[in-house]
Amino acid sequence: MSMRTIKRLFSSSVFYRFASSHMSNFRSNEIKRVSIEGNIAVGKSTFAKLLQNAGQDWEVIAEPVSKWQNVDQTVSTVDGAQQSSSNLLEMMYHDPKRWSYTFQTFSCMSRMRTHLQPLAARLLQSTGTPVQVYERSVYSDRYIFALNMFELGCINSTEWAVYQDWHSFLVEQFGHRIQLEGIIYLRASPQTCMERLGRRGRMEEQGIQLDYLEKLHTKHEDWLINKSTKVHFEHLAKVGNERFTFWFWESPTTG
Ligand code: D5M
Ligand code: MG
Repeated sequence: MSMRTIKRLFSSSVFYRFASSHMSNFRSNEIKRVSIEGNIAVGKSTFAKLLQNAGQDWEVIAEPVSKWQNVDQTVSTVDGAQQSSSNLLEMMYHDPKRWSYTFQTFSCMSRMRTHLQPLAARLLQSTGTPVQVYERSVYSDRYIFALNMFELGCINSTEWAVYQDWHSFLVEQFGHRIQLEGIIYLRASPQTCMERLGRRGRMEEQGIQLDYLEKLHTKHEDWLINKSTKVHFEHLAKVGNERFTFWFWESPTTG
């Protein structure tokens, strides 16, 4: 599928069916938040860029991957400050047992921060309905990745208990500011994602096996299609049941 075809798709009924059925009750000037969910390398960023261009009122909040690749370690010394950085994404893939819990704390905090950031001026001036589009959410952090790491034994039961405790606390505290109005699930087979991952060539991800993508795929299906994942937030369960759409995102997203 060419880029032009995808753009046509956006200006076509599929997208607007979602928009009108899920967002028609938006009150003017009230911010709405939508999350794009999907497996690694499925094409969320490509999709998000298309959304960004789709309308003046849409703002895409990218996943803070570069933060995970460059954890700032400024240390004060007698001579001033010494600066270095570490690549937590690489550390997690290299030694998941050691670094998965640390990664989950950092990814969730950095996501929370980006989700809480003030609206872009362009959206504040909007006369329509401003929509923030998140590339994944604190919910996929927990119900896809952290849960999977726990089931793989990369997060132990104490870490899992601690994680769930602070995650629930944060979501309850900030819930009204990060509450989703809708979820868009980009669905492709793990094999397709594997091919796209290879093509994208992100250095840290080169050791990822198909098996890992299959597990993440099952987690997405359980959460969003089968609805068998136990979620701990009422508003999230409601969104998952009522304001949710998915697209098959199988065809190559560029070309
Ligand atoms: O790429 C995002 C990358 O970050 C991909 O390697 C998955 C990884 N990621 C994102 N969130 C998490 C959590 N919470 N745990 C572990 N790994 C994570 P993309 O193509 O956007 O999926
Ligand atoms: Mg991405």
